[in-house]
Parts: sequence; structure tokens; C-alpha cells
Amino acid sequence: MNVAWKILSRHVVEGDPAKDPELGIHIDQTLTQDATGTMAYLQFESMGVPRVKTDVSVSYVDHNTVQIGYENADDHDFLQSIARKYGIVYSKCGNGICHQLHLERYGKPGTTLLGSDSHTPTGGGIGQIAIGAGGIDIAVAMAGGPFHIPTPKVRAIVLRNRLRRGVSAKDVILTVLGKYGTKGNVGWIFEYTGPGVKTLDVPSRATIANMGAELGVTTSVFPSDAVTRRFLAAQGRAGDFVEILPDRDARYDDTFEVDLAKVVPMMAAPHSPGNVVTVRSRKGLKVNQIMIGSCTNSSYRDIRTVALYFKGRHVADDVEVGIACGSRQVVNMLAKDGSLAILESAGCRILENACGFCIGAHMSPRTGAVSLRTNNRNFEGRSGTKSAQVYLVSPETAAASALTGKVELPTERPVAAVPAPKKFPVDDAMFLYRSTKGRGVRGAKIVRGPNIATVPKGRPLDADVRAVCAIKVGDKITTDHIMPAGARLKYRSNIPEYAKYVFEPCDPTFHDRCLANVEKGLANAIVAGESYGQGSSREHAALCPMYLGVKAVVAKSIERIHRANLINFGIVPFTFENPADCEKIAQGDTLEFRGIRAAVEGDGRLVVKTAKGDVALKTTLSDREKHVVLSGGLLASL
Ligand code: MIC
Ligand code: SF4
Repeated sequence: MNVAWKILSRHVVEGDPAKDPELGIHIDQTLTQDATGTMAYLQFESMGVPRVKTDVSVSYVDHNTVQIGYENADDHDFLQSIARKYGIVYSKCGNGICHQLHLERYGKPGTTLLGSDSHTPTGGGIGQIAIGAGGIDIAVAMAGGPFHIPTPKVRAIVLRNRLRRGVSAKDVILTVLGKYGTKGNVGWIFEYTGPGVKTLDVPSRATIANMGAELGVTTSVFPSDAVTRRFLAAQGRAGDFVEILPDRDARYDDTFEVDLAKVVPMMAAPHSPGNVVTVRSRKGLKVNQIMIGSCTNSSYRDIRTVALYFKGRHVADDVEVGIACGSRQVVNMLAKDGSLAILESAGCRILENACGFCIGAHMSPRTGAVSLRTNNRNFEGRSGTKSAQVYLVSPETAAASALTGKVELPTERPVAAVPAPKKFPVDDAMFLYRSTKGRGVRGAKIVRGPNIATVPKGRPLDADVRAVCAIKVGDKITTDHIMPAGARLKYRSNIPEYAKYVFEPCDPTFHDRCLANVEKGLANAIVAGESYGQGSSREHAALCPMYLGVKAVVAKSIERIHRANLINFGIVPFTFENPADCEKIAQGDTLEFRGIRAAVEGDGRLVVKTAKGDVALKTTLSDREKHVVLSGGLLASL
């Protein structure tokens, strides 16, 4: 057996891996962050379960931390009161970024973790099967229900040798992304194995597992070995260690070899993490901004490495440099070893330990800027500046380039490797309710400020649906296009308000048109090209369209988490039988989904009448998914 199946086989509670296309797995741990968490907990609350049934559930606050206006603070209060009541650990705002913190303090080899954030697979770095999903799926898992995944195929990424100085984990995952791209990997688990694994410390493994999200895989996983043991012991958690290695004759569905010694500095060019090129190919490109941090690259190892590049030097006059560490632990270590002073003296702006810039909630670059960033996504406009050209790079490339204001090869002036710390300073004071974990405080009051609205519930699917194609979009539409974050992020707990911004970056009148159609008794449909719904796990990209009367998405292909979210909110995820038929539909056309309910109940095939002729569609749903869609969504189906 390989590592993935060693963990999964102990967690399967529904389905037979040998023959069923979908498996239900038991979830040991959950995590939420504030931007998806408020909805997840409102949904959990409506299930009427008295306390969480997981081993541990943690509610992190790291996304909406700017607090301009009352909305973010309202959300924090609500989340804190929910945590207290239901036995959830609450990580206060300022403690750090959920994935970094979870790795440090809670991630446990051999367990399953489900998180309402697409980068939850970061936990694969510590030997967890960690999966990102929509908030309502996390609510179900907290209530003790299983989570459903397509029965996975496992690809071995065999690592050989060791990385050269100046090259790091980010370059490895960018190399893998260069090979496999951001689509076509649905249903796979990427398992990192081979003799090179032991040369990577846990934070480096986590960086690689983190950006598996950009591949679109179910998750990525590393073995739990001596390196993992040392990391856990250094975190004062030796008791959480279990060894999980692949058997000598472990089988995989596919194999890809990476010679670490041959990996070179890589970058993802605008506007996709799959647009991978070598750093050398852009050497000398003038840079305006450098942002270091995010859940991909904000460990002590990463920021200390940056400090080593900056020691005794100053960043170039024409660049602004921002650094956001992953956790208080990281900041404290940097303060102790003098790195923080180095970074300050070098002219960096030291930011809060939070998502901030990564999600366009801070330090948006200037018009047309070239911004090098160590995070994981460079979708157009995500930085908050539509015209910005964002390149994703390693901390080493970011640091080397900051010194000259041009893209530089970090291998030309490499710094010493940062050894894995023998002991991390542990301070859990900002994790509240650890002592009532799993039990909660019965009768505790939930605090609801005016930003906390109610969760809308869907209606059962009608026999026939007459819909207007309310918008037609192209390929690779991300959840950042559908449901923008940045300045709009504060409305996550208020669906009627947030729904005003659906498709804002593509067409700000979408909301009004949808409501006008609903007023006329018509439903709405979204028509799209390839890879619709890439990126985030935010269920709002399905929930808000549901609120606006969207009943179907018709696309050439739909990404995994988003497809699951559509189903969870009663929106039928159709694909074209013949992708060329997409041309037959224009925005504003009326689409007759006659017999849609029967189609969902049956084999999922439906012929839709359009002005330019018939268009054949299909949707492949499991029995469980059919039940959810027919009921009008997961909440309505319970
Ligand atoms: C992201 O990186 O896009 C986010 C913000 O972390 C999202 C979650 C969200 O939209 O709240 C994600 O990756 O799932
Ligand atoms: Fe936060 Fe960015 Fe990571 Fe999303 S990708 S969790 S916004 S740091």
C-alpha cells in the first residue's frame, strides 16, 4: 500500500474502493477560517447538533482582519461565541494563518482533516489526508457525517537527490505544476515519495502540498517519517507522531520522477499558477512590488532565508516590499534571532500575520505594476489591481529580486540553508477554549451583530425550468471572478449584500439582471467554458448565485470543489455533450430545461432548447448527489 491508501483505508465508512466511484470517509479534524467559517457555522447551527463530534475542530481568524467598519469584528465575535458553545478551538485574530498554525499545533499524521479553505491540503506535509471543501461540508463533518470524495487514483511523485542552494520547495511544486497544469488532475492524489523526501523539512513539504490545490487534485500527501517526528517533537508534540511509510512494493496508478538536483528557480507568470516559466527567462524584468508570506511560504524557514538575503543590505529604491509571517511563533523566532531587525532595516513593511495581500485585502500594487509574490495564486485582479502583472516565486527569488528591483536568479548569490529548529517556542495563549475542546459550554449565548444574516435555503428542483442565460463567460473563470474577495470580503456573512457583487469583475450588472428575471418568473443559468470555478473553496460562489435564482451552470468543464458546492446549493452542474455547442448560446437567450428533474433523477442527460437549436447536456451525479440537487441543496436535504 502507498501512504494515501494506508490512511484512507482506515477512514472509509461508505463505498468500496475496489468498485465504487465515490467513497464516504470519516473526518477526524476540521478547520475553518473566518471568511468561509461564518456560513459554515450558521449551517452547523441550523443542524441542531449540541457539540462537535470530531477529535478536534479549530476556527481560525486570518482572512478578514482589516476591520474597516464593524463587519469583520462582528464576524469575529460571532465565531468566538460559536466556538465556546460547541467545543471548537478558537484561534484569535493575530495568531496567524490557518494552514501554518494547524501544521504547527494540530496537524497529526495518519488522520483526516477537512477544511473550508482550498489550501487545507497543506496538512499533507505532515502526513495527513487533508482536503478542502465548502463550508457546509465542514458543518456536516463537525456533526459526525462523512465527507465524499471520488475514489482516488494515486500518482507517485518520486523525488531523487537534493535541491541546490537557492532553490526551494516552491520551485519543486512549480515544476510539477509546469508538467501537469491546473486542469485534468481532478480525482487524483499526488503522493511524494522516493529518497529525496528525507531532504525536505516539514515546512517545505507543506509548501509543496499547499499548492497541490492549484493542480486541482483531491489532495497531496507526504510520508510521516523521521523528519516528521523531529518536527513534532520540536513543537512539543512527540506524542502525535505515528510513522506512515509506503510499503516497499507500494503500487501507484502513475509515477513521475523529479530530480531535485536539476530543479531550477521557477515562476508562474500572469495570470495563472499553471503558466510556469523559468526565472532565468524573465531575468532583468523590472519589478515594482515584492510580497512575501501567505500560507504557501510563511514559515520560519522561509522568512529567515529572506532575512539572510537582506542582511546588511537595503531593498531597491523603486520596490516596495511587504512581509507577512505565518504565525506568532514565526514572528517570535525571527525577533529572537535578529531577523526581524534585519528585515526592518532592509526597508521591508512588516505586515500582520494574516492572509492580507494574498487575497487583495492589503497592499494592492499600483496600476500596471509587476509584483513578485510568494503566494499560490496570481489570477487576474486577485491582488486588488486588475492591471497588475503578478508572478509567483520562491522566497529566495523574491528576496534576491528585492535587492536590485529586477528579477534575479537566487542561485547566483545563494545563502546558507536554514536548519530545522530543534525546539520551537510554543505559546498557545491565542487558541481559546482548548480546555472545553469537544465539549463546549452548554447554553452559551451566540453573539450576532448586524453583519450576521441568516442562511438562505434552496427550494426543490422543479420538473421543468425556463431560464435566461444571465451571463456567458469564457475559459478558466475562477471563484475570484464569480465572487470577488478583497474589498467585498466583509460581506461573507450577509448573503443578500454579498450577492450584489456576483461576477462584479466580469459584469457588475449581473445581480440586477438576475433579480429582474426572477421577478418575471424565470430562472437564471450561467454558461461557461473550460475549468469553470477554479481556485477557492468559497461556497459563496454557489450560494450567492442560488440566492439570485440560478438553477443551472452549463460549462465545458467544472472544477472539483466548485462542482461540489453547486450541488450543495441545488444548482445543476451540466457539461456540454459537444463542447462546440457552447457557441449556440448567447447571453440573454432563453433556455428551456424541459424535464430537468427527470434528467437529474435518471441518467443525467438533457436536451435544452435554444434559439439556435437543441443543445445536449449531461450531468454525472451519484445517488447521494441526486438527492441533494433534487431537494434544492444539502441543507434542504437533511
Ligand atoms: C483563497 O485563497 O482564495 C481563499 C480566500 O483562502 C479561499 C477561501 C475563501 O474564499 O474564503 C480558498 O482558497 O478556499
Ligand atoms: Fe489565506 Fe492566501 Fe492561503 Fe487563501 S491562499 S488561505 S487567502 S494565505
